Amino acid sequence: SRTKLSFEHRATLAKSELAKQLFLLMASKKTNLCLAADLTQSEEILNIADVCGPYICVLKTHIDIVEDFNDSFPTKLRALADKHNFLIMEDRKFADIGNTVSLQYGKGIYKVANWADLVTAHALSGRSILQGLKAGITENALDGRKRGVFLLAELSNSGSLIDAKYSEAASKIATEGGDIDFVAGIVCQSAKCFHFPGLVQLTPGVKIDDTVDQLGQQYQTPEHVVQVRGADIGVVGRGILQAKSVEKAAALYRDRLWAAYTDRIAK
Ligand code: 5IU
Repeated sequence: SRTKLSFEHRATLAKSELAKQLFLLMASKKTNLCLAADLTQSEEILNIADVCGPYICVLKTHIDIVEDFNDSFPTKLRALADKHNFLIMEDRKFADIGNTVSLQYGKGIYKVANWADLVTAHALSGRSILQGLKAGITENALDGRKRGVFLLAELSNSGSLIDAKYSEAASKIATEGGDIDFVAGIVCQSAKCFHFPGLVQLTPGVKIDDTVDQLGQQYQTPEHVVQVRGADIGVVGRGILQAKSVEKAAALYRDRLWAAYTDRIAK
């Protein structure tokens, strides 16, 4: 199964340039930690990106919670991504018709296509979500880099309406058809969500010392998400953001997620 293969091996099987880049980045930097930088001040995000940068493969943003956004913010964030060698994922969860998502991705205040290596999208509208996002990438947005999408096949919160049939249909969009070169991975909670080893499984809901929050989030340990749930990358937000030392917490989550991965492929 895909979970037994090394990231180096899976890089050779990837159909998406971003999946390949991400597998190789994880293997060389020895980290499968994604930091969810859910902070509302741009300086706070830049600070945490600089402090935690050495420990992460992906920094995940929610750009629409930033209260003091201006165009210099993504430029500074990109500089930190280059300095520390991580990718930037905007967790926008696009979900509209193709024409609208192409505008939401490329235009507006945030111009996400200009700076995010990766974005997330719901599979609800079907394949046209991929075509719409592709259409949102203008020549000037690219500056030589490729882009990729993570499709949502499952959510981590309790009471989600996504069922097994929906998950399967979402994975199918990621593995069959003309736009699969644009799909870098799948956001889900279980190894059976998809089989193709060239896609990256990103799994949120990781925290060492809590099992739930007050608003429906459900947490698992780093070992559980990697070894039982099939996660390639574990997403950690408050487990790091609310720690006394964010740097020590990032190092701890990195160490435990990475050890869980090396154990997984060794067994
Ligand atoms: N996130 C989830 N669950 C999901 C998806 C995304 O928690 O199923 I898709 C996001 C939301 C938040 C981060 O940005 O991952 C988790 O943050 P905490 O570790 O603070 O719960």
